Amino acid sequence: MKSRKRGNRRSKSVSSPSEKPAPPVRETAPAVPSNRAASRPSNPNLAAGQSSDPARPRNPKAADLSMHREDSAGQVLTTNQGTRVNDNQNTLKAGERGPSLLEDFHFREKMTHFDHERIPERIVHARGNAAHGYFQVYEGLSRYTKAAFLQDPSVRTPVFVRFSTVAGSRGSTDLARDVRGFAVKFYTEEGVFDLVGNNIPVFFIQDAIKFPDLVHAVKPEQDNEMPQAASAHDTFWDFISLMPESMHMIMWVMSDRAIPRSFRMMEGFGVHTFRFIDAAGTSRFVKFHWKPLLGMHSVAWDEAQKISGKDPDFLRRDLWEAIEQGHPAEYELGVQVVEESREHDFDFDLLDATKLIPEELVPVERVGRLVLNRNPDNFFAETEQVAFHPGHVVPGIDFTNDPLLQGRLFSYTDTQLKRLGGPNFHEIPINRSIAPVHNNQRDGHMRQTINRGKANYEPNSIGGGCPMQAMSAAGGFVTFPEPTEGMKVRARSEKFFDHFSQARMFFNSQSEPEKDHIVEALRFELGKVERLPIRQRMVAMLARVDPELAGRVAEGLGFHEIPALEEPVNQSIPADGEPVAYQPRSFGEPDAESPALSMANTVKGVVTTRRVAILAADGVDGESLGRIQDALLAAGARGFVVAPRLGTLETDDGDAVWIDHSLLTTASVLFDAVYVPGGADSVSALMTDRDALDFVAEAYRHCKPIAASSEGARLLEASPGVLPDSAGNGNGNGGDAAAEGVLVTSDAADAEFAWAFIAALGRHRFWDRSRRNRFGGALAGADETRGRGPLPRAELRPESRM
Ligand code: HDE
Repeated sequence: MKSRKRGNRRSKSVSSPSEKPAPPVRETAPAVPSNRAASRPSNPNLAAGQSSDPARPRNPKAADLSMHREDSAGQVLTTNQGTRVNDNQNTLKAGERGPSLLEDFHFREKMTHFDHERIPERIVHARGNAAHGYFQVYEGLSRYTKAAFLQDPSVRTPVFVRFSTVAGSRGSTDLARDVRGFAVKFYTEEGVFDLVGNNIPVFFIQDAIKFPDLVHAVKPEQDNEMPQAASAHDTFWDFISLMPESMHMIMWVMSDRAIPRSFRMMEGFGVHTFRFIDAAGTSRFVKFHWKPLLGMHSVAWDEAQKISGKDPDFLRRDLWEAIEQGHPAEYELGVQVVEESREHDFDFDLLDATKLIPEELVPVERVGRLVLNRNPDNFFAETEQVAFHPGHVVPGIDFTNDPLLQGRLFSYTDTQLKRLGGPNFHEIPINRSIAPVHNNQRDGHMRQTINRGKANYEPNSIGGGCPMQAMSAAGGFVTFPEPTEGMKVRARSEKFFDHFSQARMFFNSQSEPEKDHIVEALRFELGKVERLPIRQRMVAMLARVDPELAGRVAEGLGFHEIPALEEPVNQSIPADGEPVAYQPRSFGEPDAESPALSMANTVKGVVTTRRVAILAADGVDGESLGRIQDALLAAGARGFVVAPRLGTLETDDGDAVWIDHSLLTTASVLFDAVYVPGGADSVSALMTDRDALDFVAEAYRHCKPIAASSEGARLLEASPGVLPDSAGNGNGNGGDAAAEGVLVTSDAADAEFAWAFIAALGRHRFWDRSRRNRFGGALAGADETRGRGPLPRAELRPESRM
């Protein structure tokens, strides 16, 4: 048997739609502007900086971390004190059958360390994974900010980025329906800047004081710790149904945004309005965005649940493997900048984190690129110990009074003190600034720094006044002197109470399949709620967003009418508060839409790193299998041979082909598309295998591109609904399967066919199919059966019409 050679699977990384010519890359930090030079010491870490990978330009943070790397290759086993260990197999005993001896310092040290190997997991965002990389600005942003890392296009600022889910524990599944954390640590030459964001641009609550309530409600219930990593339970929806301010965020988390196909295929947002400060001290409002170059793509909810069983590490693995294969994750940094003079020009408050600025109102300027190209060396030391904080800012970036942001500024240090065990967590290598750190803070648990000199106070004369404060011109951080005056109150501005306008705008902006998915998600989540009054309150609340949405959800829950909304709608009211003053009101346009909010309008056509299952058995048509693999490879995607067993397959021309996965060890949900090559024996074998038939049926159900050449089509025909029958049933395009991503050719040598399949792969999913999925191919007009029309509403009490 001959062996088929498989090509090099690396391919070029995707280029940005708004790609700028690459500037020459500076290998060290840029020279400090001349007016600052005198008062800024040079950074010893930078001078020493060497990349661990000689092929890469010098990365000052990689060099900084290298001081702490340990590699046991070729080394002798020692205790933590460096004593060489002779016997790592037996404890020290008084005789072969005698008791163990306390004297065994090696055993005690080893076991004590093991006993203490865990630290408290994050109270939120416990489940996460991370990557190293760099950020590079396209052109200087001095028109907006003096932040040094946003000035020079030749500088690559090292970054460490951690992605996470919010509600689940550290060991929970990646594909829970949840908001994803998108936290970026920039190691700038002016200190650490953390952009601690999410993949959804708004949040559940407006004021930090409600965060513990929100998190208690969404986490597993306190008596039985169920369900894990899921919002589909009574306490969450009880809380939400009394808090209309959450409704905008609820639309997002019930949408496909909450089940991304990849961290590399989701947006990121700073959420709050921040400030940019320029060299003249002028402040402008800014919202931060991350735009993925691969576009925004999600999986189906049924698929997400199955992936959670088949591979709970799906998203973690996806990022890790892409980077290992030389495909960095790439995003563009976008900014929406608003002049201070326009602060009150909007029908929402810029300080309200439950609102976004529609991109159509203030365009997102793409100002730089984030590239994640190196996996961590050690999960605990880096990914677990990294400590983000929205209060880690550099000159040129400042806060607003967003009450959610203000509360976060307290919480993050506090949480690190508990989680990392003391005030010196900034010294942990992954958290350490590459800018020099000098101050009079001393001592504390696990202190690493050996501070020299006598003066640990300021002012001092003994130490020559050092370390001394830096003038603003020398990079000293000066808070923007925002004028502030007012009474001490516990209150919110009036526009905060518009709880439904942007929720409606989000729903209105979705494509029909996206709307279907939101309906399904709400039916699922509320269907898991056991208490009827909570379901009813939620449906009534949804009717304030959109009656059709509420009607469809109601039908799924078996309601014959939309329940009346209990008063007061908003139950987040202080004890002495007048309820009417806290009720939702509307300032936004009722029919507003923002096309940028729909994932249907995202970048398409990029197939880099997409995974295609090639179903095959002995006797497969070797030519067509080889052709599709080569074409996928050339496009940057990967074909995996999936067969009834592992080992090698014998093709019809006697070649041996390596099998990547057996039908037992993988699943349809772990691939983006399926290809069935011809070969009579191969297809006959697959047709007798229930797993192979399910594989195709499931790919169809999840709206994935499916292709077959020659006899391969028989496997598709055997899966109900995938191909139209003689009466044209089976898809909604009058029997045109190709329009819905199911491609078949009878000509095994059809050179164009592979490219048509790759084009379908570039569309990601054929979501229109999902409308028929639940009812099988025969029910083409299934929409009617799913409650599209609004249900009648129970009579509203007059006071609820505000
Ligand atoms: Fe967080 N959040 N958060 N958060 N958050 C934490 O800090 C908190 C909020 C976000 O990968 C904790 O180190 C409060 C919004 C991310 O390590 C904690 C409030 C946004 C991460 C905390 C919020 C975020 C966290 C837990 C409301 C998007 C993970 C562990 C006032 C802009 C970072 C930790 C990582 C983590 C508090 C709301 C993003 C407890 C009090 C809004 C991405 O400090």
